[in-house]
Amino acid sequence: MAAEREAARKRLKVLREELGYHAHRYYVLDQPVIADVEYDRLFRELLELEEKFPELVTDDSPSQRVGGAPLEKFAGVQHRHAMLSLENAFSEAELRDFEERLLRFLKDTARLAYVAEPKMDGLAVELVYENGLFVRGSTRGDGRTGEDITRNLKTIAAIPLRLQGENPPALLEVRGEVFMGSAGFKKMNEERAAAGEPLFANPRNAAAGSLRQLDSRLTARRPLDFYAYGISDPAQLACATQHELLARLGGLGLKVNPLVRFCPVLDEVIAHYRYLLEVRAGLDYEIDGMVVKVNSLALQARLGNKARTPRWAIACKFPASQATTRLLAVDFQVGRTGAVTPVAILAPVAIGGVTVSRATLHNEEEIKRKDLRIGDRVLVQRAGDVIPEIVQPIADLRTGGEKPVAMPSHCPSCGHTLVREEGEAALRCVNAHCPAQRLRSLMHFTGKTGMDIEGLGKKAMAQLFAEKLVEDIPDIFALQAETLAGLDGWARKSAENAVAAIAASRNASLARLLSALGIRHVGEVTAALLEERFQTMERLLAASLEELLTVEGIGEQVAASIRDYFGDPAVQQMLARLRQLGVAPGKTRAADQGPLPLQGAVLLFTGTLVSFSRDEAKEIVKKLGGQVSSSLSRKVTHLVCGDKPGSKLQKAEELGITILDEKGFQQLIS
Ligand code: JCF
Repeated sequence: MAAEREAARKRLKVLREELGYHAHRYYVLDQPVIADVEYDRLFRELLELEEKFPELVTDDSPSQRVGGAPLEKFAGVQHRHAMLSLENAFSEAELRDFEERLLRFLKDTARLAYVAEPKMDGLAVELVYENGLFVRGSTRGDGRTGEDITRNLKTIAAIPLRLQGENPPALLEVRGEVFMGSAGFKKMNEERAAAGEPLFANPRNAAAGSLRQLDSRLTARRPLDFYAYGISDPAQLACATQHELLARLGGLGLKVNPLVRFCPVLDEVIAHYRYLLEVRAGLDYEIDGMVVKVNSLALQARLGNKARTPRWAIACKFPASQATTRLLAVDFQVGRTGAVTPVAILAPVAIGGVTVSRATLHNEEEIKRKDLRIGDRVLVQRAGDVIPEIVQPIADLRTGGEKPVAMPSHCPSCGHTLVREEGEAALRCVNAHCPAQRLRSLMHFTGKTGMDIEGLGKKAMAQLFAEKLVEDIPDIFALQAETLAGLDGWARKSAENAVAAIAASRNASLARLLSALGIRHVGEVTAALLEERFQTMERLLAASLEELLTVEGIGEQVAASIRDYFGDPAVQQMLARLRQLGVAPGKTRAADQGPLPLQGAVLLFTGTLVSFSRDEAKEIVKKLGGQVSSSLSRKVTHLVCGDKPGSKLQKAEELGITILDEKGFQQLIS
């Protein structure tokens, strides 16, 4: 038994190290080197050994991440060094004021360098590591005393239970932010809605609620994540700069935000602010600004702290993305498929520099779930360039005069009776001649996910429809510049541009045309599959149901919808008219030129390209018959590395994928 126990002890040590290493590759670096099943196998082996020898379970065992029995309450924890908050700046001008204050305080005119990073909208925590072992973690609390949430923090995979490297510092107090990613938040709320549980208003509340669970087994099920941004006392790591310090934290296995930038001058801080504002909507987590720190730790020490905030750092906030206003009415909009969508009409309010007066309400269930009433004061949010939405009513401010929202029984456009199909959330107008549906279809046809015809946006299409100049899709291709130029709000130039854009779209790809037609269940992805397989409209029209079903990614429902659509005599007539008007998808390339140069190639882009935008590069690859992947897998044939290629490069090398720099890419496409 003693020998077996000794063998188990040794094996457990190896397993903890391996599992720790792989968790770091996966959760911190986002660069796994083994398959999930292999990780699971190692993990099971560890659990089995620990079950057999419970006395061999250690504090840094990954088994400790699953949580334990609920606590009565959290214990208080004194922070050895106060956890400060940050002073705010609200504009670029205030950032310049910040630098002036620094220079005045330092009585120095030397140039200051900075580190700028996204300001995470999460919860500040402190993680204490003793000789590399995670021993305690706490909330910020009032800055001096927080709550001991060690067990909850241990469930977060991005937080190492043991630091990496041979000689960890005797004591390291890491400061960072726990947050919930937007995708994880959305999924969690969907599950809660399905289970009839109350929803969290935003990822920050969800993260806070999850961290303050007394039952850590519940915390373990929440998709929490962590970024480290500093330490309590720079002496613990003996670095000279903030930037170096963050690199050291990364080297110890802590997760550091890749959008941290070293900025040698304030102008670069401002450039990074603009950059973060731009990429904000595309991030998987919410940020509410940028944090700027003086890079030199010696200067940080000289600058010191004010009562609650350090003098050497500032948070430059982004324009708010939420505001409250009044719900004035609910309108009902008929979409191109006949689905009737409620739209909130709001008292106009500025959110993040844009005036918002409408918000989507999705469907009746959503109105019921949020318990919205006309006249309510509501919290409205705008995230990036998505349509604004109502987060919740502010029920405390109700006066009793608010009215429930009544759903219509008839189509607001054509008066046809509305129906609700089995298992569908939406009310639908099933009148094929409904004017609202026709207009929406036309708007879709010329819109971004359709033919993307510049100059024929929603407003223009509504006007052309009202003037009866465009009643059906082919009418678009019969438009004359003279006619357009004679309309209200059109100048000669805009009319000519629109007609030129229409002319160019005659030869748009088959995929674009298919996606623009608005065939049920055929979006951009399916349209691309159809083009890849059939190449021409003629061949697609001739395809049988069986043939459609052989296309990878097309199932029964989609195939049936395509057959129904093309089987409709009205559709066939419309397509004939389109042909007459010169619409010939993909005609710029003769069909008999043989295979395209990038046929079969799957390219993945990483890093920034100098001569192309990502979208341009993707467009070129697709034109040449290649595919573009968004993630690294064995299907990828070429990795194209721009500047700062990031983590994908190494993995691509491991997978034996052809690696090209920008020059190589240019050669490939030339
Ligand atoms: O991301 C944050 N919310 C964040 C907060 C980032 C930082 O670098 C911080 C912070 C609060 C205080 N730094 C300090 C000193």
